[in-house]
Amino acid sequence: MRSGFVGIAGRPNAGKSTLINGLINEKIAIVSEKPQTTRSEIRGIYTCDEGQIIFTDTPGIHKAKYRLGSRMNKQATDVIQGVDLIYLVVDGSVPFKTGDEYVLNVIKNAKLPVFLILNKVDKLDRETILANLKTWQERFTFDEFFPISAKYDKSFEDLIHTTLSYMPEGEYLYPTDMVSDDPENFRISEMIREKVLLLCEQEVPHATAVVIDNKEFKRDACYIQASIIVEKQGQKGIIIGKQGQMIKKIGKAARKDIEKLLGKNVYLELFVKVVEEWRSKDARITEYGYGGANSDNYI
Ligand SMILES: Nc1nc2c(ncn2[C@@H]2O[C@H](COP(=O)(O)OP(=O)(O)OP(=O)(O)O)[C@@H](O)[C@H]2O)c(=O)[nH]1
Ligand SMILES: [Mg+2]
Repeated sequence: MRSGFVGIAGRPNAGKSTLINGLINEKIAIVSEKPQTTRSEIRGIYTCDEGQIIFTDTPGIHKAKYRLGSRMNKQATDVIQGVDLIYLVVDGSVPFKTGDEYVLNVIKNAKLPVFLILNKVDKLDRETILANLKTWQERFTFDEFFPISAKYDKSFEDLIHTTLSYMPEGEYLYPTDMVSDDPENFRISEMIREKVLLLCEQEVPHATAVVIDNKEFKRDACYIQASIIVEKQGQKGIIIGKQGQMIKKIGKAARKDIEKLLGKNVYLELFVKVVEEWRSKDARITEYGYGGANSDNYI
């Protein structure tokens, strides 16, 4: 039997979180069309008769503007150091840029086996896929490469099978029915944040954090109170919307996902709070669960 750890890394928006959800076949990580969606490491556990693979989704490595971004980058690079295998996920539909060069260097430094995952091939013709693979292979000797569509592929059998062969010999590391070891409250807060990313534009989703204030199970239902935190009064107004329309929409969409996660009826009450410049404050970033718990030496 084999068991080990895979770090899923790459630029923002490459499709890392979509891939972890596809691999585990459950919504482990939130996904959005906006960059810098994932803010912390997210674990997905894959179990089969042959062994177990613990996948860790990471924040997209980017040029940081705030402390939050530096901590996200730091966390991604930390995860990469401590795994058995790295997946470098790249968006095949956008040309190679300097940002890619930077990520590639981070990965080279880890000195571990690396798979190139060329994603979004549903958007590409055969020639472009081959040309893209060539561009990447000229820059680094990848141990394996997989052109995939994280969003539309129904099975990742080949990828999983090959990945297992790179894992060390070992027993199951987690209970076999466990799909994630992320705390339930954090997963719920992420589902709410995903709806803000989906429904709000520009700076608002990037300035948003979500915390669960209270969660109580009563008979067959779960009662949740959560706060959406923004940085400015104007952003609070946008989240609430005209006559509370926006916050209602966010709550309705999030509730459906949370009900799926908990397998229960959910009553979700949302509040909006302003915490000025929280993205620049280590204590707040840690409190909200983003960017790892350490605060030293962020790049
Ligand atoms: N067409 C297409 N779109 C995809 C595919 N995979 C992901 N996407 C879309 O790409 C966008 C980004 O996906 P995410 O999974 O959130 O990307 P990420 O790499 O986790 O991004 P960060 O968390 O910001 O680093 C979303 O709109 C996805 O639906 C794919 O295979 N094909
Ligand atoms: Mg992500």
